[in-house]
Amino acid sequence: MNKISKVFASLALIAVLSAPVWAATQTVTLDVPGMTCPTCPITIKKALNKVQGVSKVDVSYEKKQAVVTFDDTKTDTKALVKATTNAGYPSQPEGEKK
Ligand SMILES: [Cu+2]
Repeated sequence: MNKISKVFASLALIAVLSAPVWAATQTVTLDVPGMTCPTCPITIKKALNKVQGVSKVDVSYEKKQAVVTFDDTKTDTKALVKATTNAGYPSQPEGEKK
């Protein structure tokens, strides 16, 4: 291997090794059974958007679900559940037993 290809090889290796650090966006669906009217999603969305690391929130009243996109180096599902619970809407990750 010549000098230039060695440099490229090490750059490629750095890119591979550092990828998980910045590619840490996760999406979780939370079941929020406590929604009782069409304005509930607004409250839930506000509460979730306040959580640091959250980049996108979609709350569906029809489905009684919140779909949250977040940076998993800054927050986690537990913190999201806590945020909706503190706002008056206990939630749980989709499909999980109570
Ligand atoms: Cu409501």
